[in-house]
Amino acid sequence: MGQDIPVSRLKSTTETRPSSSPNPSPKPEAADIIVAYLEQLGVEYVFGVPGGAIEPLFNALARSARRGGPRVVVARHETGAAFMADGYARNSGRLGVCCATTGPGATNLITGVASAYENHIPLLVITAQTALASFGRGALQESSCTGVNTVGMFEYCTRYNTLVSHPDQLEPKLSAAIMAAFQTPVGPSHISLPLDLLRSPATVAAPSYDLASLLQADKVYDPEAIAVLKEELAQARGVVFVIGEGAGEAIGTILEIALAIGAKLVVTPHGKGFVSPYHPLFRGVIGFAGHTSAIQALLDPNVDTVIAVGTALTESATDGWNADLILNRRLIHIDAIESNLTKSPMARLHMRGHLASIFGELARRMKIDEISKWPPSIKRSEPSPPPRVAQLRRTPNVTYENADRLDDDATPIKPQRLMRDLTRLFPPNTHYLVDSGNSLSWAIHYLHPHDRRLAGRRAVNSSIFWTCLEYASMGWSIGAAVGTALAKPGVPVICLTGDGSLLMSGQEITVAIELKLTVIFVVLNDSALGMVKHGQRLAGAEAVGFELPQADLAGMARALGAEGIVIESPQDMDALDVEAICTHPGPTLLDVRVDREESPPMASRIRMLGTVQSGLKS
Ligand SMILES: Cc1ncc(C[n+]2csc(CCOP(=O)(O)OP(=O)(O)O)c2C)c(N)n1
Repeated sequence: MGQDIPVSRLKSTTETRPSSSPNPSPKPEAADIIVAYLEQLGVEYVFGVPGGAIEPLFNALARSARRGGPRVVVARHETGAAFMADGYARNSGRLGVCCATTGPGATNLITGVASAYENHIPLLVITAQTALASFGRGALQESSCTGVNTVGMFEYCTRYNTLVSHPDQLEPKLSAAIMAAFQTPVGPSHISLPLDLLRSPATVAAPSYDLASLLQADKVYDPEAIAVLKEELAQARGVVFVIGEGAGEAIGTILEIALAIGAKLVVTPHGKGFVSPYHPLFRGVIGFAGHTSAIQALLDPNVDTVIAVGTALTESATDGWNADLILNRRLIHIDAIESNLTKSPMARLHMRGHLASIFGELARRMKIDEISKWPPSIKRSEPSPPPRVAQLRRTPNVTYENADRLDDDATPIKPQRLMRDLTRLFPPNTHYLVDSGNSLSWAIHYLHPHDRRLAGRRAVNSSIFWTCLEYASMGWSIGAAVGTALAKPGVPVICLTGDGSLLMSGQEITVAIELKLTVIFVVLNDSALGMVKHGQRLAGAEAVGFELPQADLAGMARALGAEGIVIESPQDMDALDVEAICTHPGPTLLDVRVDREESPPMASRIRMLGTVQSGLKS
């Protein structure tokens, strides 16, 4: 992900700290230097929960907030803080930062950090340790290598992970952590800082490194490989692009190329937010809860070239590693991440490099007048007209399961109808964050935001539809929506979640209340862990462990101080005052009593589980 980085203001700001501030620190501490680096990178918020050992960082953030620098946002649970940092990073293009105290604070962070690791989100994770001299002596919450060893615990979900044990290590390790977070493959870095070190006098007056310039994206690509790719396209009978999670930086140019050669577009669940569903070439989602139209586009006998861009080709992105659809010799796999390319040994061409540069250069070399020399199946008789919004379709060109449910007037409201009504009623710039659970299936399949972008340059953080697939932790969207609202002020943010997830992580709503954030929590209330219930039904397994009590979630939201509205029918949706909700300075919870018997489009997931099970038996 890219960044937007103003220059450091530490020197001037610390010098001008008002003398009237409470507990003014006479000299900058190590924690002030950490904050100065964050400020250098344009980071506005640090998400965390306080505690004794992390207090010096909170003190530094309080000083910083008073002069308009980075400030703390206190989550209710550390996992929520990591999810918030994740949502903030995805939607701002900046570093997400979360922090926790030693011991339980640090261990509570882990699920959120693991989720960001799987989704390649750049996070700086700061945890505290008890004072260095207490290591090995049984200090309260000690978690060094002689305690529960939190650095050890972060080992497998971080790109860089270290304990800072001397003040002189701080700058080298902090800058290494931040750089590692943005290096390909992007992901979380963890630094663990003892209490005494955090409050020790800073060894420098200001950051020694200008990380803003050191973090400039590496724009390397292989010009010869582009010549090969251009030739492949020229020889191709039919082309389908598969757009993945990493394609954001290049998507504008990819769409221009696709329009020029008439290639079809399918997206993975993570790529869904990069392509307008109303794009004339869009054929739907491939993989988890995807569309048969996407499968048909890939199985079309005229298609001899499938170009997968920026995708790890995971189980959920490939319909269970389906060899007929994607993983075969028609594949050209283009990625910035080496490890992604290791997932496609069957591809006939691999290309690694900076995606925006690769496709920018390809577009330059594919001059429009050359297109008339291309094979008839893909050439255009006339030079391609510039893309116009009028080319957008009224409805997406996808094949739905149970399409009739989209217009179903029944009460209780069908989840499919809810998905359609959300995009019909809420403004086109609404951002959607979709939680683990049935929301994923419903939204990937039926929710099509009114994105009016046909092509053109985009920022890497241009997606308006985000999911947590891969790690798929319940509750992710609740924290991530708070982080998104902070990254995108003035934009409506919809968090789609289930009653089980809300009961697991719903306390973060109170952060949105406190910060007056316009987040609309749409809770599919089915008195069940619905994905488990329907998964068991579809797989013919025991019906066990999915029941939840019927909870008044709108009442719960009101009790917390948010707006809470019960929705039972399509008429209730139509009666919503959407403008009031989208301008309300605070969250609204829609407690949607959905038809709990409606089966979500997750047959491919069941098939994947079944394949694995039968594979194990044989
Ligand atoms: C932290 C975590 N625990 C368990 C799971 C397994 N799981 C996936 S979906 C799901 C049920 C979610 O229920 P709910 O939030 O009510 O959403 P619904 O499926 O009913 O729409 C469970 C238990 C998970 N993904 N994450």
